Parts: sequence; structure tokens; C-alpha cells
Amino acid sequence: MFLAGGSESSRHAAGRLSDPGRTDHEVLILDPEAQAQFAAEITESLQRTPRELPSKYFYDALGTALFEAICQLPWYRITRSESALLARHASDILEPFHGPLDLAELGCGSGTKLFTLLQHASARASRIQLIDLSRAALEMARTQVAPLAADVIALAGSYEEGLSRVPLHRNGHPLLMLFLGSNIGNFDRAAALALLIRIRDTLEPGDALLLGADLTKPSHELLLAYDDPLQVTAAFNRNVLRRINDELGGSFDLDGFAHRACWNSREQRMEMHLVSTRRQEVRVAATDLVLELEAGESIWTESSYKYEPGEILAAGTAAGFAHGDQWIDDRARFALTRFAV
Ligand code: AVI
Repeated sequence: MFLAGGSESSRHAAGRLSDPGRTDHEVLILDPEAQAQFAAEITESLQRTPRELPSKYFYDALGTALFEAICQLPWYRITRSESALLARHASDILEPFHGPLDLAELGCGSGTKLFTLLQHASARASRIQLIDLSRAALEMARTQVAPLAADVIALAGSYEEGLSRVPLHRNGHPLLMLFLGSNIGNFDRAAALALLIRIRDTLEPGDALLLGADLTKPSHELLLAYDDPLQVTAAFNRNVLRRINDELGGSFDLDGFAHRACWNSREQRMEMHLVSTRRQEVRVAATDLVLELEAGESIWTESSYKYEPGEILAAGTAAGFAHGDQWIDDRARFALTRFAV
């Protein structure tokens, strides 16, 4: 099964991705209208007060590569800390599952975490479903996990689109869904709960969710993680403007925007902004949008909410999960929680 539309992003990946040795691994493009949606969403969000850009649009091929680089920065500890927890507790995490197991990962990125979990538990999956907006990420993930599963399905789409497809591609075994990397942190608390409920509704008795969430920590550590001295995060942030220029005919001058990261203690979240360094006009040809930006005016591009361990457990209970088991890295302040269904 293969769905492709005429948009620039779906043309990008039209056809089966090359994998000469196997024919049972495929990429399904869930939203052939993605490019039209990109144009509509950024046009709407750029006209809000304050102006915003949805953080999900960071992740084209270059944005994915920049995010992979961020994960290697000494100041951004989420990925290393989570991978260490996955490696150390792999067998405990998979302990409730006996016999064949299906896995699905929402926002799989390069697939390294899933690979780490299976490899350290010496486990092999019956079927793996990978869900990510980025085709570049899916390609990396598919290659990485292919040796550890009888069959891999890559779903190119949003979390919502992916979740609606997961039940259709189950293999008849218990399913462990992974939602890692503190991707939950990019949703406000109400939206995070709604997403957990949506995940719970997708799962069946005997299944489980493994959730990775970053914990609150001293603000100076967070500021370094989101405003690193090598300016990789600044490039990642500005890349969304480059993407609008390339894909939608935008006229953003990348030098005219400064990267700003700040800790919002009331909301317990890191925020990233792009701040206009001068009065300027920007146009987006695809939607005839004209923006007049004042000097110092900000475009809010991302929130990364931080949690306390008990809050994560409470959110799981509120979403209807049976109970949660947690593994915590106390030094980097990161938690993995397995919720049973
Ligand atoms: C993907 N997401 C969980 C990352 C975060 O920490 O919010 C994205 C990121 N933004 C800046 N650095 C990394």
C-alpha cells in the first residue's frame, strides 16, 4: 500500500524507498496535502498575537540533521540520558512482554532509541511501525531498525495520522508504543493530556506506552541546552525561516532574526523565539502573506515543557492508563515511564 500526492514533500519520497534486499518494508505517505497544510498553518500562526510558528515545521531534512547534531551537544543531555536509561533498563522495560511483540514509535527520529532498547534486551520485534513527519528521519530509522524486526512499516505523517493507522497494521501481538525524546514536552499541558488519551484509546489491554519526558532542572542548565555556545540550536531555530523561503517563496532575511531561548518559570517551560533585529517587511508568495515586523518583535517557535516525576504518573492516570513504572536519571533529570493498559 502506498499513498502519494502531488505536493513537493510527497514528491520527495514518492515510491518505495530503496531497500534492495527487502520488499516488505514500506513507507506510507499519510498526508499528501502536507504542503498545503504547511502554508495554511504558518500563515495563520504568523498573524497571531504574539506571532508563532509551529515547532513541528523545524523537521525537514536539514532541520532533522541539525536536531541530530543538537542531540550530540554536551549541553543538551536529553538524548544521551534517555539512551543510557534505555540501555540500562532494556530488559526491565520489556519484562511484561513474553513472546512475539509489536512496537510502534511516534516521532521516531533516526530510530536510534528503538534500536538501543531492542539491542540491549536482545529482543527482536515481530513488526515495527515508525511514525514521523520527516521522510529523512524515517529513512534513517528504517535502515537502523530493519535488522531487529521481521517487518517494518514507516508512516510519514503527523502523530494523529500515525495513531489512526497503527491499529490497522497490527500483527496480532501485544504492542509497546514508544513516545520518547521528551517530544511530549513540545505540547502544552492540556494538549499533552489529550495526546496521552488519544494514545491510550489506540492501545488494547496487554499493550503499554513507554514515555520519555525531561524533568525540571536549574534554569542555567536549560538555558545552555537551548542556547548552546556552538549556535547549533540557533541554526535549528532559524532553519524554519529558510524552509518557508525555499518551500513557500518566503522572503525572510535570516540575518534579521536573533535566536532567543528563555525559561518561563510560571509555566515550567523553555521557550524559543526568533526576534526581529530591525523593522522589516516579509512576504510569503505561496499565500500572498505580507508581514510588517517591528524591531524586537518576536516569533515564538517552540515550547519545551518540563515535568516532575509525579506529574507524569498523574497525567498517565488521568489519561486512563492502569499504572506506571518509572526509571529516572537523577543527574540529568530525565524520566522514562512505562504505562500499562
Ligand atoms: C524534539 N524536542 C523534544 C526537542 C526539545 O527539547 O524540545 C527539540 C529541541 N529544541 C531545541 N533543542 C531541541
